Amino acid sequence: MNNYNNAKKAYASIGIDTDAIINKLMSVPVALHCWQGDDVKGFDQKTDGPLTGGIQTTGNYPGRATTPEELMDDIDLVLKLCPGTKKLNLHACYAIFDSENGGWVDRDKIEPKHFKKWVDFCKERNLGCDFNPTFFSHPMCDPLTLSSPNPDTRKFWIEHGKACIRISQYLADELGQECVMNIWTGDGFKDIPADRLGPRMRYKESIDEILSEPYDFKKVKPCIESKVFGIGVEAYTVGSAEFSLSYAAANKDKCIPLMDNGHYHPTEMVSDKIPALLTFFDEIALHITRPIRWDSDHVVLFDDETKEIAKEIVRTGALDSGRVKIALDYFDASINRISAWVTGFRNIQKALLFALLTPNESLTEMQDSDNWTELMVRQEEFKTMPLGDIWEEYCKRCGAPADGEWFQIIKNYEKEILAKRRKI
Ligand code: RNT
Ligand code: ZN
Repeated sequence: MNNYNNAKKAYASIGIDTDAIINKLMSVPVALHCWQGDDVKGFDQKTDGPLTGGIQTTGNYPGRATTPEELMDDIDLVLKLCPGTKKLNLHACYAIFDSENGGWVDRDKIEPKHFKKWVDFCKERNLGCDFNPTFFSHPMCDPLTLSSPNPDTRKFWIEHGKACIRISQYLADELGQECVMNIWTGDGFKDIPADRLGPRMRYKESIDEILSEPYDFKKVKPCIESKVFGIGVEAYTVGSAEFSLSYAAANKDKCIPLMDNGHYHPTEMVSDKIPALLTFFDEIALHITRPIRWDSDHVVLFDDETKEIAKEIVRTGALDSGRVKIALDYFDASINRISAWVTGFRNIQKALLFALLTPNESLTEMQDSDNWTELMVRQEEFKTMPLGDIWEEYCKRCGAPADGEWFQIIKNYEKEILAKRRKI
């Protein structure tokens, strides 16, 4: 408490009210992706094949969740160890089939009832829920999906997309919070194509058809996620940045753009793209991740770009207005999966707190009055202010453990639960 009081005074001297900031951050929803718990496998495929369709997990750390119950147990632990308001983020492949709901159906036939158990899970924990159609790791990827030249393939995946719109509407209605529904496909080619336009025209028409399914755009937010390239599809991506952004711009009454900060060339910064898009879009969505060279899905750290992204969310007023939908997207199978999950979630929270603890108005004044000397000096000084003490207090007020307290809990869980799981 003493540490907090001293830190509070230090921040008050630069015009920051730490209590108000703690309260604000506590109320901002951040979507926790379910797929870190089981290496993006889901439950809807009978064979335990590898991930296909432009994404891949690497690593073989023991303890992967292999059933809905195990995944829910793991998510519960993550929720307990992370401060802040969480939403769940589900993929369609996490549908739960049982004898009560009629058993297995393919992805073009999934219904809200296959997500009833997830709705119950969210209701019990007061969570909203985001959703994603799963356009990968399935025999109907030929290997393309929505952009395939084969009309049967396209039809199957369009039906899947429409089913997901209906499920997203159900999630929003049941849980009373908006549901962000992200459309991402890995459609693309390994080598130089002969026709770059055809797949994109087909992709556009397929998304048009999916979005022709009725939904309330105030509650269901379909997103179009772009990508620069994927593993095995290095030469050409159908849903490139220009394609996806243009689609969203041309269909503002139906969808919003989604930027994943692992989906750009290494020197491009998503932090800078946030205000660029907010100039033209009412709402945008983010997948926060950590790119390394060619890979996009490492655990989120408290690193410079995460901090810059958080600053842009805060400085643009998006934290108050909800104009930026914040979701996490990473999957590491080489380390304890729960630690990976918790590390990333706590780090985006920490980055948002750091951004909120910055006197952005006075810094903007320095910029506008061409006072770049003081702007640099002040920005450097803020870096060593007592963020850690405010963070500790924030965790405490959220009922979450402080740094230094949570890892042992996961180690115990690993010993008692994860180590005993069957390996498949
Ligand atoms: C893949 C995309 C996509 C997925 C998830 C699982 O490159 O980032 O968002 O990671 O849908
Ligand atoms: Zn993503």
